Amino acid sequence: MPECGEVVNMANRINPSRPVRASVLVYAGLRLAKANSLTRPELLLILIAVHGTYLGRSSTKGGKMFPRGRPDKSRRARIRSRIIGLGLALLTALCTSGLVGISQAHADTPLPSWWSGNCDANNNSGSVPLGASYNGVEACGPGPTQGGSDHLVHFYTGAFGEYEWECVELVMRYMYQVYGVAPYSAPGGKDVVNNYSGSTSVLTKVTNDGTTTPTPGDILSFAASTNHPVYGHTAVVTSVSINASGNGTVTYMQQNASADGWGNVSVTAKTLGDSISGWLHNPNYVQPKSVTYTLPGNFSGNSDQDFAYATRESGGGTDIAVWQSNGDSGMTWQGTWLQASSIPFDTAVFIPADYNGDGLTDLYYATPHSGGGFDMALLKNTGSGFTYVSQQWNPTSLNLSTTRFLPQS
Ligand SMILES: [Ca+2]
Ligand SMILES: [Ca+2]
Repeated sequence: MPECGEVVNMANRINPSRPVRASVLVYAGLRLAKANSLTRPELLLILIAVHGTYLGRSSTKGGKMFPRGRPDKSRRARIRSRIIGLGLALLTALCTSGLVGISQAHADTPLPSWWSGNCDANNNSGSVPLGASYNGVEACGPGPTQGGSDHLVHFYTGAFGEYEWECVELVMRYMYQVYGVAPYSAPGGKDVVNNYSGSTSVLTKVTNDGTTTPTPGDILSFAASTNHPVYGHTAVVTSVSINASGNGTVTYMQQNASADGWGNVSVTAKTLGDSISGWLHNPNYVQPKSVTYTLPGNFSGNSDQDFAYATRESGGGTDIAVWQSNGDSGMTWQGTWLQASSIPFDTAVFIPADYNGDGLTDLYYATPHSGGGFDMALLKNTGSGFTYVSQQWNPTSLNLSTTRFLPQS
């Protein structure tokens, strides 16, 4: 995790004043309590503040370090190692608890490293955010058809060049930051899907032929048309609203087109309009669950069917509580039987089943692997709670997002 290492090094060079440290620590506490997430700049500030708090115990006025005790080398070394240890411990805790988004881009995707200023305004003067953003990636402008002019950038040394703020630049930046796909040659938006040659386990080419519809995060290519002459167009899908008949709307984020960076296209019989030729689909996309869902089964009491319900913990884990049926007499709440911060609510799948035939419904649950496949484990129903049994199944060729377990609510 090189990003984490850089943060530690910088924190060791800076020692802010006490009021600043206190403010930053209070701010960090509020942010953690409220949002359960920290941006990288926030993490840096917190490390600096913690670092300063430690130094403050031994440092003095006048800016000299360690004057109160004798400034012998071993003491300095001890304090320095304590600072580094504290920083590493804090980083480890934040990273492993999922509070710091390092690889997976969500709302806290960091600004591109090659930018100076928001929308690279210090390098490309007059640049501004258009308003549209998705997963923390912003649409910027003005594009060449909006009064701007092409400004060549390279995302990293040796990268294929992109022009700010053409439509292609946005989707190349999105694919690079979210999926780790290196920029590649696509002279027009119409070429983005066709010219993709990366791994199909990261993005898969789909033709707009009425077979399937895209999911949020997919990359659209529009063929050349009256609406999009010569070069066609390209955009990032941000939301999909399609009914059972395959009719609805796909909303997307774009550059060098609408003033606010948003756009949408009608869908009829699972076919997108506006000369869309196809899209690059993220096969690992998982539909976020609704806030609460129920699990049917006989969880307690007699053989009457009860239900359990799962709720999202503030940190992203899963809680499951149980209601017992009392027949005609109503229901009795049995309490929260599972509090699992390690089971991700948004992606885990629970399958109720009485695995041991004792009449009480147990719970299998599956959690996805980042590179594909999933783990399935078993929770045994004791009549008053769930206890972990063991891993049961670890398929590597099945994708949890495209696998359904029957029966399932
Ligand atoms: Ca029951
Ligand atoms: Ca059972």
